[in-house]
Amino acid sequence: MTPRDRNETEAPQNKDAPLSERYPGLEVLSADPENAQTASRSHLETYLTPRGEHYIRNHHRTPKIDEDEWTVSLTGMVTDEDELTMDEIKHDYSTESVVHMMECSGNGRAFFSPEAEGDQWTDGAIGNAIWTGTPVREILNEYEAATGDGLWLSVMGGEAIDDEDVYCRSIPMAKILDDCLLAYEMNGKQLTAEHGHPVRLLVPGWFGNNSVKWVERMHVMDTMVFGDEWTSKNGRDYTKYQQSSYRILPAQDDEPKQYASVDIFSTHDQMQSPDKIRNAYLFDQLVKSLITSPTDDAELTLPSDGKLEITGIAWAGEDEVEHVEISVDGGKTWHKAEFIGPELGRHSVQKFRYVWNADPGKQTLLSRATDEHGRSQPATISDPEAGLRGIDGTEYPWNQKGYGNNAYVPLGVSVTVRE
Ligand SMILES: Nc1nc2c(c(=O)[nH]1)N[C@H]1C(S)=C(S)[C@@H](COP(=O)(O)O)O[C@H]1N2
Ligand SMILES: [Mo]
Repeated sequence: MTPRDRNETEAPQNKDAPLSERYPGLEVLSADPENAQTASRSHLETYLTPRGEHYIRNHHRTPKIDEDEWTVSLTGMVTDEDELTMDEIKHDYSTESVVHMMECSGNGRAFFSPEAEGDQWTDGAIGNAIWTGTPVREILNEYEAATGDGLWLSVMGGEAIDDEDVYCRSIPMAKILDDCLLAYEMNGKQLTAEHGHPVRLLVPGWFGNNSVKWVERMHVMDTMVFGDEWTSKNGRDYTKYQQSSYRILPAQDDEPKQYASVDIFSTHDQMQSPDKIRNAYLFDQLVKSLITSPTDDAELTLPSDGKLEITGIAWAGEDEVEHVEISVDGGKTWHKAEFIGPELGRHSVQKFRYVWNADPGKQTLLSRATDEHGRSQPATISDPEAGLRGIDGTEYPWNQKGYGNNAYVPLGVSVTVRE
């Protein structure tokens, strides 16, 4: 038996216990379907988020899947359509690992005013894990699939029952060939049922909605899922989670404009090009950071040297985090933080640290990350009346579903002097 076949799980043992018991490190937002975020930002202090503390985001219920019976079919622009068993996926191809900071595009929705529709995630719909699996590129090569520029791989989840819409995401071929995995392990252990067992797509650096769980089919095509053929296939809509959900929709739009194909893949660039793409798709993650210590409402006692340490994490999707600044006065002045810790690759969080010469009293801390293109986190969410489609100076566009919020969030702490 190889390490890839191990069967242990850490937190969730009893599959029939309620979600809150199986994942004690999560705050449950809805139990059916299962949606839960990391209970405290202090859980994110560790470089790697344990499987039991990584947020869970489901549109339908977690399926019960027997790995030995499961197959992934490969269809569309390939020489021979086929079905792969899990044994083939695990053993007939190379094994690769990537550290990926996954963020749900609904993370930070709770900070929208007026409120945006959906579960009110604050800042716990993120997790940094090692994902291990088979490079999708190798499977496509083996089956002599078409892999030219402008093609898409539409990846479908197998959990929908009855007339539920199929969870399907179309990923640009260039990204698939570059670094996407069919992942079957998280932090060196088998995926838990909720995180996609037996196999999920893993799209490094991209918003979590792209990493399709319980993969049942991969279809090579020359458009995204789009149009009549895919809106009513076998009585089900395959386009919903690509074309309707996960789009930046200002208050003024009735529905997102759908495209057969796009050639801008950076979410930020889409948002800034509304004449080309009217409603950005949520693809790669935007630059963002989070202070993980101290935590909200902390009461800190000043040591004799007056110095307190602030630590946190920053990430920037496909880009590098260039620097992180800290403010201890609610944003009036900013100071550069230093990066610490091991280099875990460009899709991992970067951990930062700032030593604060603190004054007693109530203080407001902020962190603000900037990526390699000089894009910094905005300060606020815009007024819906403004009708923004992209980031405008320091304002993040209010949007109907509350996606992509990367504005920085004040953290209140109080500092006292030791008696
Ligand atoms: N099949 C399927 N895949 C899915 C989803 C889903 O509902 N069904 N949710 C997506 C969303 S929106 C996110 S953020 C991530 C969450 O992955 P996690 O639950 O392992 O954290 O899975 C994605 N993959
Ligand atoms: Mo998500």
